[in-house]
Amino acid sequence: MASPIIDCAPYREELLGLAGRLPQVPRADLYDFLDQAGELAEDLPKGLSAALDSFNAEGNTDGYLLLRGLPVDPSELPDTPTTTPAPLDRPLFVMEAMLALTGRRLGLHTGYRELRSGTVYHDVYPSPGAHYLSSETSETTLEFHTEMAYHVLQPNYVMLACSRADHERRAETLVGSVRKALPLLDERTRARLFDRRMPCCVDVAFRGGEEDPGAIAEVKPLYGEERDPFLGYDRELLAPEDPADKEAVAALSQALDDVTTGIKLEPGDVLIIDNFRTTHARTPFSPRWDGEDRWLHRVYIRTERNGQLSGGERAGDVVSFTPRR
Ligand SMILES: O=C(O)CCC(=O)C(=O)O
Ligand SMILES: [Fe+2]
Repeated sequence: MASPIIDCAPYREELLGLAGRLPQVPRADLYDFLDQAGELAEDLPKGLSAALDSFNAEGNTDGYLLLRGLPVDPSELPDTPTTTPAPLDRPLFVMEAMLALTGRRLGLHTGYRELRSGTVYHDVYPSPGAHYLSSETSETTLEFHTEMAYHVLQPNYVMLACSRADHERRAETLVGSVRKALPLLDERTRARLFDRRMPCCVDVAFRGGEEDPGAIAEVKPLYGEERDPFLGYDRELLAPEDPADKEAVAALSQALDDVTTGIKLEPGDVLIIDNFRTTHARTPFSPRWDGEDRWLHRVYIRTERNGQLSGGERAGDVVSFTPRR
């Protein structure tokens, strides 16, 4: 089986060259920035573009691709942010450039209007007193979630680029792949989960200001092709009511735990998560609040797959929330 880890160290100089040709203040005109990244993505090093294209076409068993050894430059980095969104005049960081180039090879960067003021690039950093469902948590586990599984325009990929790891290098990003978990489920459980809509709550940003609007969406845990299904699984938000559904979801949950892979993101990594075939999580770590805390950059990518695009969209578009039903 092909390794999901691509050593990008041999491509560093070439990638730095491409990054240098991008507009250096991405947020000044993000559409233009991403258009230019799309053109430059045609010229990515062959080994890298082949790996991205094949992952995009077929996926893989692990449900992720890890680009390791990209040209991060610690000397360019200011303190880890403590607020969001980033200022419009913030200069481009190398890891943001890597997300632009590799993301455009895969599809279209997408902002979600209700999330982080509709920005396309998110800084992911620990924050004191973060809500337990938030990527800003640190001392507590961020539980398994398929990103926005309850959103009609759910992203096909979640991309996480690492500029700084946590001090103790303890935080693990966990990925549970449906292609690994499915063989652990018996026929009855699979049949119960397949194409069955189950009540699902939504993340705080999509609650329209209400503290707890309840399960306003419906998500199918397994759907698509029966022998190679897509996955929608959120440990906190999926809220099956029927006892048989609860039992089947519990079996799926166990199977995902059994096949989980942990990835300790390090500076120079880009993790590409196949958001239609996996669920992901993050284990606890201890911030020091010293300006050097863990810092990831996150983007969401939509592709043609599974009707996430209907034609005419651009990289950088911001979409509004419609719950899956
Ligand atoms: O911090 C991580 O490793 C993952 C956080 C997460 O789930 C996300 O940003 O979508
Ligand atoms: Fe996530």
